[in-house]
Amino acid sequence: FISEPKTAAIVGCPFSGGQPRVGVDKGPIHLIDAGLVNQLVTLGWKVNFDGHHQFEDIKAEDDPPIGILKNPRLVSRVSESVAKAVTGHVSKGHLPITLGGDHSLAMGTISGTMNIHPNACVVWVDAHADINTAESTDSGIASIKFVSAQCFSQQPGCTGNIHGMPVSFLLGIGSKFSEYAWLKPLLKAERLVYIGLRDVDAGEKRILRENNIKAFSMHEVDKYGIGKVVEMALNHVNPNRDLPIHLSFDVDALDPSVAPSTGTPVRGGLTFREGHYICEAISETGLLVALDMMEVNPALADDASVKKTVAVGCSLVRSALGETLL
Ligand code: NNH
Ligand code: MN
Ligand code: MN
Ligand code: MN
Repeated sequence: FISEPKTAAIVGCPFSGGQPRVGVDKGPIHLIDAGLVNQLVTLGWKVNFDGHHQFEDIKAEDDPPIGILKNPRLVSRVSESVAKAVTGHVSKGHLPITLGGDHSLAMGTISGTMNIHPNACVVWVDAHADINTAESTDSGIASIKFVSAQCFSQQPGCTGNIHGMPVSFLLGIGSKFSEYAWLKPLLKAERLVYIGLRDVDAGEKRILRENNIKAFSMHEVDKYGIGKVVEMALNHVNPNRDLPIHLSFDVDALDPSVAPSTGTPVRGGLTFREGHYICEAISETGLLVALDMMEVNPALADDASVKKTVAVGCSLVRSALGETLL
């Protein structure tokens, strides 16, 4: 008996408009050039990839800020088109693997998944909570005059870079923008869990608390170990292990020694094994329906660091798609 191979669909998204650093749009190109498609074929997957996702360009002069939001129309339209692509793949029972590009794209990927699986849960692996709103933004900048000693983010508070905001848009919290009318608040706070946080803005901490959002920071990873943390995280969002899982992995969740080529590295991150363990454990559930691998920026750091970061991005994807150590 030979089972049909499962199909993965690569959605390469060379997009950087959700943040200010050039180069993150080259992330998906490097991941593909490193041989990701063949690596997944070797694992037994059928892989659909017919070139990177194309989106319209909106010139900066036609896309002035709306309030604090930078490149608001461009980010909206790109995410909307990514949502359509992801919905198309998921509806056919294919596993979309979205390669970023910056994490604002997750507005599209998670909407795309939830259009088909409204009961899906989201595991968001990141150094950051990406849950700023236009409001947390203002209060953040007005009230915080220091940067936490543990963090070395360039600026405290929300910067208006939309890659720091996708989760609030998905939850439907904070002010609404007519440009984002396509984005329905399909995600419920109890279906979201974070792993790896360590650089959370003050306004974001308040949002997490007020909305009772479960988060396992690096403190909990240190305290309980990654095995227990993943078990507790899944117990929270998926207690009966019967709901589809969308895994959104920001490569900056990893320690900068493991993934240096990313826009906002934060020390004290997940080890190489901890990152892979999360992907392996989610693969073992058999419930993964969509995967994001975000924020690989090959323009940052030296050649060896870029190679290392691209390689770890590929190997995290392989682990999520069932590569085992034995
Ligand atoms: N919290 C900051 C902001 O809103 C940084 C977000 N940066 C990220 N998120 N890389 O994953 O701008
Ligand atoms: Mn497909
Ligand atoms: Mn992120
Ligand atoms: Mn991040």
